[in-house]
Amino acid sequence: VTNNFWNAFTEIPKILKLYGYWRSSASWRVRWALELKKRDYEYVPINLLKGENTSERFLTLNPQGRLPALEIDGTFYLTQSMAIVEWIEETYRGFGDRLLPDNPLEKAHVRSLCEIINADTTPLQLPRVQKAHSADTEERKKWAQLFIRQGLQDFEKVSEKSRGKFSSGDAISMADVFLIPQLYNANRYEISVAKEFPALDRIYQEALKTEACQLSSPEAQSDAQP
Ligand SMILES: N[C@@H](CCC(=O)N[C@@H](CS)C(=O)NCC(=O)O)C(=O)O
Repeated sequence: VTNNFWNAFTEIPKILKLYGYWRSSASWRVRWALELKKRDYEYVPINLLKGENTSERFLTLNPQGRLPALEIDGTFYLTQSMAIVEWIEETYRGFGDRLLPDNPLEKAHVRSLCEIINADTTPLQLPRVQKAHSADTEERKKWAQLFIRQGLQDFEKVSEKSRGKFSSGDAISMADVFLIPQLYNANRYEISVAKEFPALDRIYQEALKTEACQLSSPEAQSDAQP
């Protein structure tokens, strides 16, 4: 790959296609970022329960076999939600809401909060990890609960001084885009976010009032199941 390769992608992209799954929290992050920037995009559901992410066709788009993947003008595929969300922020800087603050220190703090979710929480509670841990469904649930609780406790402590209406002050940021889908997952795993993490739940309730959060939420997707 030469510099020329990357230089072919300097134009603002015209067509965005997002491969995702309604309940994939990493997919929600990207849907939300696109909504915050008021971008039109085509949503292509990939059914994780049916293993469509490991189909030969999908593996040519994302050899990792994971969601989300963002197709850019039919030629380039970006993977990893954190990289995708940052690319969206940089590419559509003048559009919609800012996802990262200008101040370098605050920006680093927002990224730290993202990583608590992205690196230290979500991967540990994925079904593939639960399955490797145990064949017993109760054991799997306990495992997921353990790491979700640890991650949310860490997030709560690390965001203590920065929290306003949202995780870092009163403006929505990437930290919230990572936090809320994990809170949604926590509730699914029968951790009462309202009771155990009231400070984070306040951010959740605040986010739910916003259109971008609603439009990107799992239940609002075309592949949502009742
Ligand atoms: N770090 C990746 C994680 C992606 C990921 O693991 N996605 C899950 C759904 S939330 C997935 O595709 N799981 C399928 C599998 O584990 O096989 C990201 O943030 O994009």
